[in-house]
Amino acid sequence: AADPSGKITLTRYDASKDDRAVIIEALKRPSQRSTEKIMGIVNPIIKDVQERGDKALLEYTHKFEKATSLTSPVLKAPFPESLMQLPPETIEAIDISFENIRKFHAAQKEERPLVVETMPGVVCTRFSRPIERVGCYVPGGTAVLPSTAMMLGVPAMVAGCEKIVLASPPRADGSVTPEIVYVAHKVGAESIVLAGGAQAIAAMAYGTESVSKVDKILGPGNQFVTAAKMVVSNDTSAAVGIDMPAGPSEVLVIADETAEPAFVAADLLSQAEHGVDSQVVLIAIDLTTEQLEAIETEVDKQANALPRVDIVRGAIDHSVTLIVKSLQEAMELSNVYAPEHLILQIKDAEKAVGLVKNAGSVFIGKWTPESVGDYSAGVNHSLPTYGYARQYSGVNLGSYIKHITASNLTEQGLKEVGPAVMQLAKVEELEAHRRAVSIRLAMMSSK
Ligand code: HSO
Ligand code: ZN
Repeated sequence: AADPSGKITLTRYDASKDDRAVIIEALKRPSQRSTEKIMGIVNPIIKDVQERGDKALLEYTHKFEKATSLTSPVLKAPFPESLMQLPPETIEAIDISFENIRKFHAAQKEERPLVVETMPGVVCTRFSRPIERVGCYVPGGTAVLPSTAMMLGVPAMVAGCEKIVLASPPRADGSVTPEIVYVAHKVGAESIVLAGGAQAIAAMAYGTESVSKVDKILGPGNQFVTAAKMVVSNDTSAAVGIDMPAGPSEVLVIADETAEPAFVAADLLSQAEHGVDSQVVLIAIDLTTEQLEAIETEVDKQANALPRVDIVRGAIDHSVTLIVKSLQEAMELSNVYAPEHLILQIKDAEKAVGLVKNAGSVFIGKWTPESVGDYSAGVNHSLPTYGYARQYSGVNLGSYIKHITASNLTEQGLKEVGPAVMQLAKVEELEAHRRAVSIRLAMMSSK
């Protein structure tokens, strides 16, 4: 809850004094609007775009983005130079970040297919192929996010996807941010869909007269986008995959007495400024009252100097500090929370990585602010939130490929494994299965 003094501060809990249940409750994400309500809004939009295509898509963009002058919902490549005019320092920043992201994702490529001879003459292989057509959703909202266009587009390019479609809500004048056009150009995107929300997701899932249908949709978004992704991925007529459920951004910082209070505060605030529904958590290991107060003073001071202080205040309202005694305790709670981003500002931070069970991406040590991962280090920033780091990975090269397996048997191989197949087919009473083997074995013995 908001501090009565007006100070921007995280609510404190002490694991040695407060009940475990209270601590776990404090780590709950702020509740989202009911899915039922969201579905009630999203379902008709999806249906409408599916039925009326471009016309519906444009109408929603006119309505929601106020881009009433827009006459076509798609910008096709090649994108005119005039739409990507940028200051040289921005070009350079994008180019550097782009190259780091490319390098890190290229390293995730499998060198060669997996080949295993499970029995003499029974060879199993597994190889990968890119998903042919992918849709990358770049949210609009309170910030322009060319970094997200890179995080989604670069691995698609590295994977070798044939068709990369970017979607992003246009500005009120109907234009796209030039940074996004530049990134779209660099990744070799086929088109940019000038739409946001459920309508953009529907357009890519089903295709319209001018929007290309895709096989998988990736990228973060608000609750409408997330709900729409879930709806289309459940519709067999769309036959479209999605990356993961996405929620508001979050960070968990673990700090001990070696942490620099100003750094801890800056990292907490860098996530808090994303949105009022963002959440930040500080786990303080065995700090003195002065050390803890030093961090809190920094949070308040730095927050008040931010242009987005009002958003920060909203996020901090449901953010917490947990006071613990040991690294073990800190890591245990962090694993329960399963943060999207985990920052370790502790001594021997590298060693502590061994204790991480659940997290989207880890930032190790004093000189690693989370924002380097958001933009330029090379790691991906499209990560599981809302506790989904327990079972999901962030976007990576694997998000853009699928694996295909193959079997290749010699005559000898079929002799080896055939009897097991026939016996299991018999157990399952699938006679045709059994015969597919026996007919061959019979042929061998008659030779
Ligand atoms: N931290 C955000 C990504 C982002 N930050 C984009 C800045 N721009 C979610 O991981
Ligand atoms: Zn960020």
